[in-house]
Amino acid sequence: MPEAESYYQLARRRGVTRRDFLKFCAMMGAMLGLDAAEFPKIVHALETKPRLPVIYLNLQECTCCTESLLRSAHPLISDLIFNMISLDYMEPLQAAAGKQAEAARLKTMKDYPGSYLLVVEGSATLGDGGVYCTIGGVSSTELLKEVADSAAAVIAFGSCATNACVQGAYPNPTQAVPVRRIVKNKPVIDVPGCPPIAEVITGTIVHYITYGKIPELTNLGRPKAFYQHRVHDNCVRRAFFDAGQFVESFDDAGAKQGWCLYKVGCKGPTTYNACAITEWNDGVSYPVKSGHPCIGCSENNYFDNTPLYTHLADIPNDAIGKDADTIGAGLLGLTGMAVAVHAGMTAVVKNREKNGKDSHHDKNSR
Ligand code: SF4
Ligand code: SF3
Ligand code: F3S
Repeated sequence: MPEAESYYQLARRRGVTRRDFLKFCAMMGAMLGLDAAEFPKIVHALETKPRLPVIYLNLQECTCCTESLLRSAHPLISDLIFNMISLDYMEPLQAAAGKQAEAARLKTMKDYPGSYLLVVEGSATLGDGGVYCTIGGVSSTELLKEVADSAAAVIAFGSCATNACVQGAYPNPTQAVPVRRIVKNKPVIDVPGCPPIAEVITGTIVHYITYGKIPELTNLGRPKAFYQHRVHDNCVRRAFFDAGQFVESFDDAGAKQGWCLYKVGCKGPTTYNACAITEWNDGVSYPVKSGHPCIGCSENNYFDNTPLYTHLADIPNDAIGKDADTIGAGLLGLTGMAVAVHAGMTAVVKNREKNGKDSHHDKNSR
């Protein structure tokens, strides 16, 4: 691909119509929560700006994040990542191998110092000098430091990179740690999820291309446009939660009616992610809509903190209703407990309405 070719020129060369290109720009603007007046800026940036050099490192991970991008139903989503930006180095997909591959990485670092994006999938490892994940004969943690040093910014893509995910779960034998524990001298954008939605990283990169800076982040370092709401806030089953109608087991009548999955372990009330808004596979569905409780895959330490299919304890707290900026990571568990109380109360109200009576206990519960 010629280096001066713009994203639009490349898209046209690949058979994308102008109409589809404009639809893509509009979709990105809407997902980023931008005002309609910003739409021409996205179009102009993608029409005129040359490729953005990107180095994509795969550290300790299962490659589900790469798969999420590759399987994106929207042709321009994965195309933007894999073809329209210059993916100068990415182990699972690059044709080069061995010394040739490392030479491509070094060339990008030399040709674009301070201006390439580094996307990292996977966790860094500290155990035994980082021997549990090596690339080209060196510890991947050392490689991460080296490549991050000359990057403009770092996108930690997926829960492995943002919270060490499965490898970081107890007893964490490799001492897996998130990217931001290692990279201290560059902006780090956390895009959590196991895996994240493809549109989220694409939107983050489109924002960077358009404005030349990283998007606004939450206090946990995540793009606000995608991580400011809880799955619960926009959930398709929310009306059943509010009505106190809960699935008690996966084969009961409530499950067949599409009732709320909270009592079978749904972590949607404590999980900040765009699943209920953006949905997956070009807006087809997301776990809760398909009948599975949210397991909180975008939250820190979700593997240790949130046992699957287990209802959280009902302990009161007033954190309910706070948004992604006002609630810290440590409060997330407490929010879940508060929601448990809310869920319990709506069930009580429903039960009371059903029985047509008011009890002393119910009044105290309010
Ligand atoms: Fe949806 Fe889960 Fe919230 Fe129920 S608890 S409304 S299933 S996110
Ligand atoms: Fe990791 Fe949870 Fe993406 Fe699957 S295992 S790579 S996040
Ligand atoms: Fe993960 Fe929950 Fe979305 S499990 S994919 S954050 S609905």
